[in-house]
Amino acid sequence: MASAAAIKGSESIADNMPDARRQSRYHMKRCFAKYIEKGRRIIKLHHLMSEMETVIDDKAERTQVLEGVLGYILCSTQEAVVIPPHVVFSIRPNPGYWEFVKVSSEDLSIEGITVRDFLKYKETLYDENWSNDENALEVDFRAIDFSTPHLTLSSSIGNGINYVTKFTTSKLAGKLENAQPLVDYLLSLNHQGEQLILNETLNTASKLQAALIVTDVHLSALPKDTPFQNFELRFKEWGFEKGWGDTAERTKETMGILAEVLQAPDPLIMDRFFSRLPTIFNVVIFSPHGYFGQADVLGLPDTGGQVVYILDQVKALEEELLVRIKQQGLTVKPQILVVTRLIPEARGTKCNQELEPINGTKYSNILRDATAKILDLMEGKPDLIIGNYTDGNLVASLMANKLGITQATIAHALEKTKYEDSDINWKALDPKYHFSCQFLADTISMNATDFVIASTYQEIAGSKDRPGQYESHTAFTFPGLCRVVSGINVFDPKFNIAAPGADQSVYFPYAEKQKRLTSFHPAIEELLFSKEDNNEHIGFLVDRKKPIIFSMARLDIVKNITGLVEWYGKNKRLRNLVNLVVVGGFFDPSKSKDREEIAEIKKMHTLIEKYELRGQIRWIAAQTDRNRNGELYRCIADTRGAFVQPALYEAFGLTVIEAMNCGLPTFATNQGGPAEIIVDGISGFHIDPNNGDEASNKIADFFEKPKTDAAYWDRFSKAGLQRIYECYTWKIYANKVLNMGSTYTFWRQLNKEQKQAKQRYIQMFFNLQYRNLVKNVPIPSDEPEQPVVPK
Ligand code: UDP
Ligand code: LCN
Repeated sequence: MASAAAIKGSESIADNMPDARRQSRYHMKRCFAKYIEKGRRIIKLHHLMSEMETVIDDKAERTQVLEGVLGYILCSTQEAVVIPPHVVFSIRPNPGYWEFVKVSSEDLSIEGITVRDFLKYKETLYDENWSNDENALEVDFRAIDFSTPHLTLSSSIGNGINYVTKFTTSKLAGKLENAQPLVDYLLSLNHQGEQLILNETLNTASKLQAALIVTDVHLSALPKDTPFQNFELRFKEWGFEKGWGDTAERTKETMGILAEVLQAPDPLIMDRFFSRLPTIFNVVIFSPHGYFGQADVLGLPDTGGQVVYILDQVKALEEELLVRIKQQGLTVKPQILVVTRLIPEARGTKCNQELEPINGTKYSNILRDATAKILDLMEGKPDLIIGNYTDGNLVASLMANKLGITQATIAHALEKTKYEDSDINWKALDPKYHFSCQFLADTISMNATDFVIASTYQEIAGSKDRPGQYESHTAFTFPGLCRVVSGINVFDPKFNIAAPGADQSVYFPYAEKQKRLTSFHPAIEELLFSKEDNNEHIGFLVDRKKPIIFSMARLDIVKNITGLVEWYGKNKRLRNLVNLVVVGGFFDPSKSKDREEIAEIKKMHTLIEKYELRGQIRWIAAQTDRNRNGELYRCIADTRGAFVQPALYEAFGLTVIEAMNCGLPTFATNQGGPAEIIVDGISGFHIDPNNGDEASNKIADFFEKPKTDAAYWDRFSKAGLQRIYECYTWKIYANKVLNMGSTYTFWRQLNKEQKQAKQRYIQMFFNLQYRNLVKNVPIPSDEPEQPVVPK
């Protein structure tokens, strides 16, 4: 966490407060009197603003105040704690930067305070005794972060690997002996005991440098395509093992890159070198969340995009590993194991099968069991362990620590930001949600992991106004249990953005006619246009010449499918221009056991009646066949329609990139990941889910444009595809993640002592605190029936 000190000296808010007093003393006084009027409480930003508006009712005066420092302070405030006569502010001037100030409502005196004091003020509202207890448990991960270099610019957050490469480069630069840690690292590379890259003959940087000059001369004299095996024995004698390349040309190139690193390392050349090293062959991915299966699972409790993500990720990683291993001149078979829960009552899915091969891969499997089995199946330790979501990340951390292996975590939807005051109010929420266990598990694994794979910047550090999901673990408190004064630092270079893609063999452009899955067309025709209601669809489309606006999601409140139906119902212009098709949930609320889903199903029926939508809307039940879904997106594109993703908040939004991959122009929420995926007005459009009229008019404008500009629709279809190909493919993802695996494995060796210190701290916290806490969580007999938290 950036303390006040971190931004003082530049333009700290605490420094500016005296100016605020001079600027608008009269208004400040009245505002503060209003804030303390209701006594002790927490006030969120919107209430601070609205209470200020009631105090200063003259618009011109208000504008003047808002343009001054007071306005700036209020705009940067996340929340305030009122303990009369003081108001204590938590201020976030920039992503990742926090500052805390205490203002007296009496004399407007101002004092910068620590995060610890801020949390204590908050706690007094809930548990004053505990808050004042000098021996209350405090968790401070920063205290053992003594050597990790941190970033300082908010704009650099999420680019961790680039900075780690820079930091590494500067450690290795200067005298040749400084490169010894790299030599030691290269000497440690092996595959299941078989030495790779170097042997002990070349155990110093100077020996290695000299040998590289010899090999260069030797390789230059060979035909480029000479297989490595032809010179393998001679190279072994010189100290080089296999793994450099499959041919003389590739070997010469890789060795040349290392020679340049030894001569004068720079980040670009280091990065190239690490991307070529044979470091990763076996990967374990922990994903116990929901129903992890390859068929018939989407839409089951807690089972959505994260299952699609992991399965596609496995395919992409295996594909990339196969290419790399071949180029390295090795014949090793990579193995990826997804470890998940075995669910005996599997509802007709294969979730009760212990080992299941992953479709579309050669060597990857789903394993529904644990450690001994992994070591057995892989015939040794994995090279990288990846966790997914709270439970997967915690298990991955424990196993990575036990086996001494590089770890990555993924958590595309951390729960902490989803509920207001979910930490401070934990006692009330815990019986239902067990947040104390969940947030502490998340914090443990964030600290334990070597690197974090995020899909977007906002996932880590939010936006100007909204803290990121990881950032919300910077400091928080569970009164009566523990106070986390430093949970995670988003400026840690472990944070990386690697956005997923969509499987391009399933989601390809509608215009690729020869690839189209025409066998699905009769079924899709029935799905969209038949007149009768049945179990799969209700509602019908009278005018099938109109383009279709389409949406597909789980029927959760946050997905806001009912919001879209309401916007459409209210907007006559839009209704005249297009039909609406939505896929999600099912129609009979009595069949659902999920409170949210039941409410949404009922709301859908009510809206269809209220706005008399029959004839213009088709509501299709949840779909599980992704190949048919791919063709469905393309059939919507055939109508020259659009995809609309109206979520109140979306962590990433796989449907957005599925639609864009199919060439379907896309409108998506500006709350969360889609705001980064789409460049508004260029590769699609942002819509504000909290402003339905504006959103529906924006969609209507889009469909009016082709009347005057025939190429308009095509432009957005193509620009969406271009955006995908540039930034959102699994190929880009797999490359980035494997490079991270390699780079962070070296980084953890370079920072061994720091890593060990943190592990000891985590281990103590885990054993003394966490394990006891978990004992309070009951094991429900059939938990999946009720999603613990809506995603
Ligand atoms: N999906 C599906 N059938 C449905 C609803 C969704 O196959 O009825 C798929 C959708 O195509 C996407 C995933 O489920 O691949 C949803 O992922 P997204 O990231 O959009 O949302 P999540 O459900 O993970 O919150
Ligand atoms: C979870 C979510 O909530 C979605 O926004 C993501 O797209 C999905 O996981 C895959 O990462």
